Amino acid sequence: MKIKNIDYSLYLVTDRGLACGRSNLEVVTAAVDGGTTVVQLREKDCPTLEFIQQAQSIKAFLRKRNIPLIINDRVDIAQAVKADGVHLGQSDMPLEMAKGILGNTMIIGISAESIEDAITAEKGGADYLGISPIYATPTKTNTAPALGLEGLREIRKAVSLPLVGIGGLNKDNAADVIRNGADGVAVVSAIVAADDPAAAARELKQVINEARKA
Ligand code: TZP
Ligand code: MG
Repeated sequence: MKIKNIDYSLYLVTDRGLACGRSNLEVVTAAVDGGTTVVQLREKDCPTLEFIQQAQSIKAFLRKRNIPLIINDRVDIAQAVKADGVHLGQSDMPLEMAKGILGNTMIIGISAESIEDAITAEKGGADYLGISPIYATPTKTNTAPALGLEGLREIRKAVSLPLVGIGGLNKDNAADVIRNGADGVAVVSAIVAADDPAAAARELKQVINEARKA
């Protein structure tokens, strides 16, 4: 069944290329130790079997801790491993088709690169939105233009779904993203590439929690 009341506050997106030789499971373990609340497994160039095996081992770890596992892009893998959700970009499977396959069994997150994307995804029944990118980032260069905090605020006014900002976010700007309407902060490099991913996650989580309280 689809899980409810997800805490999106610190959302980790994996990237093995930035992980300094650590496995995704090692990074996820450390990140969860530091307070990460959602994990998205994102593999851009990985054989399907390996993607499935990674998803299974990470899912086994996260399940015990009640932390949702979201699979990037691959609806088939999300379904096969019984992940908690799938995350779809604007060039991935359309939301309506994904809903046709998954029904209401799983969370569907959509990347919104504009107000129009956000409104369309909300109308189409998305569960949350990744607002992308807030800032330009070397981690993903084929993005739409940066939305900045102003773009985030505009989207916040236009939709009521949970919003997670992504792109160039770190401990120094995470609080701004929360103050400007996001429910959570999604990061790749700020945790994955850190010398100490657990400490990096802990620091981010503290900043986010304080901004959420304010
Ligand atoms: N989607 C939009 S920006 C981005 C993704 C996956 C990468 C964010 O990486 P970082 O290192 O947190 O800037
Ligand atoms: Mg995608």
